[in-house]
Amino acid sequence: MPPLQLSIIVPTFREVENLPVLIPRLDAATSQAGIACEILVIDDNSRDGTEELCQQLSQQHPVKLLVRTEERGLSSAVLTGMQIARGDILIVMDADLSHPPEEVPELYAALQSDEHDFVIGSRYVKGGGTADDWGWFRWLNSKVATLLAWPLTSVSDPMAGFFGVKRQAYLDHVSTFDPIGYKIGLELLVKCGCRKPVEVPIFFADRLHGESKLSFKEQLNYLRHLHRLYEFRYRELLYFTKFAAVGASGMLVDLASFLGALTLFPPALARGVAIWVAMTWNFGGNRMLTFRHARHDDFWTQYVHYCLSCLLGAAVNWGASVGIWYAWPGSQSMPWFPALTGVIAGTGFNYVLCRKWVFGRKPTNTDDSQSESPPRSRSRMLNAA
Ligand SMILES: Nc1nc2c(ncn2[C@@H]2O[C@H](COP(=O)(O)OP(=O)(O)O)[C@@H](O)[C@H]2O)c(=O)[nH]1
Ligand SMILES: [Mg+2]
Repeated sequence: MPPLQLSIIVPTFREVENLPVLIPRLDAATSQAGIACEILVIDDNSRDGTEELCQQLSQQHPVKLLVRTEERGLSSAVLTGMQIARGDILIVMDADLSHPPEEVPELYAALQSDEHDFVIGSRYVKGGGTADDWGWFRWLNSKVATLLAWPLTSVSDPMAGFFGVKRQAYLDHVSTFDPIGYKIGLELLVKCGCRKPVEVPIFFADRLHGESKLSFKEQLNYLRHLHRLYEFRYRELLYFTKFAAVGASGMLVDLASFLGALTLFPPALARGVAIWVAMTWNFGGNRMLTFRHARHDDFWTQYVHYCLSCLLGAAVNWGASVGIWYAWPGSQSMPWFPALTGVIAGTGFNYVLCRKWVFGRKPTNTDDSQSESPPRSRSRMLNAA
């Protein structure tokens, strides 16, 4: 079968009232622009008449329906659609008419250039907009979510559910996708390594019928999803920041333990106890937080390795600061300098040992996860061509 030019993927859950408006308008817009396309409706067993309706609509329009019976979730529905799509270009949109079907050819045209792999139907570029009755809370919510994604992408509307990607870019990165929640566009944008995403202004209308399925839980999922994307993009920086934060908390634990231990033991012993408590604290923090992916490996092996790594780190710290002190006598007038250099060298050494040896397990995409299941389980395809 020859590849189609375009696959439009529409995830649905209880959208039977909107589809009779959406599908004919999509068909009209693409036909008018001379684009050969298929419309893939990926429904999560809505049982609201979507199946009968799509059967009927397929008599006149290039629509196919896939009903998933064992999975739910917007992002995995979109990935399922992408997996079965045949078009060279994949465009994703809501079923509820908040994304104007008439803009689809515009998004398609933007991906005709070699320069761009990704296109967004954007509310926030010049010429775009949202319905007037967006309350301040919804507006603020969208802006804060966008701001949190800023280190990942500089596009102005990374939260958009109306976007397109070249099928090849999707295929090249398919093994990396691991979204939680709603923001599948952001997932693709970050993981496909798309060059120069382009934004086409759109007017985002209120949904025509029915209610939004975006729940508070999905907003929390967005934060988990962001963490994962940060880990994907800035893994080492994220680990080191957590390692340093655990270390900083360990200093407080050290101090508090020392003061407590002084009431029971002589100072030399109290100092030893405090160091041991802080080291154990840091071990726990790094095992459960920084290097979470290794938390199921043997506890005692890790603990012994960690203590050894701290000892070696301390030796490097000591060696560096004392070495500078004597090798460069000028540093003795500013004792903080050799000490700080020692702390940095020791911490860096300790970090590398932790990363490679103590918690040496290789991180994977799904460490943390109950990700939406990848497209696998039972589904039925209706009116397939
Ligand atoms: N297949 C599938 N589609 C979903 C699911 N949740 C939402 N959708 C669809 O995804 C699109 C966006 O959802 P919507 O409720 O409009 O979210 P909003 O635009 O952020 O308010 C709509 O077409 C929904 O029907 C789901 O769990 N599975
Ligand atoms: Mg919507």
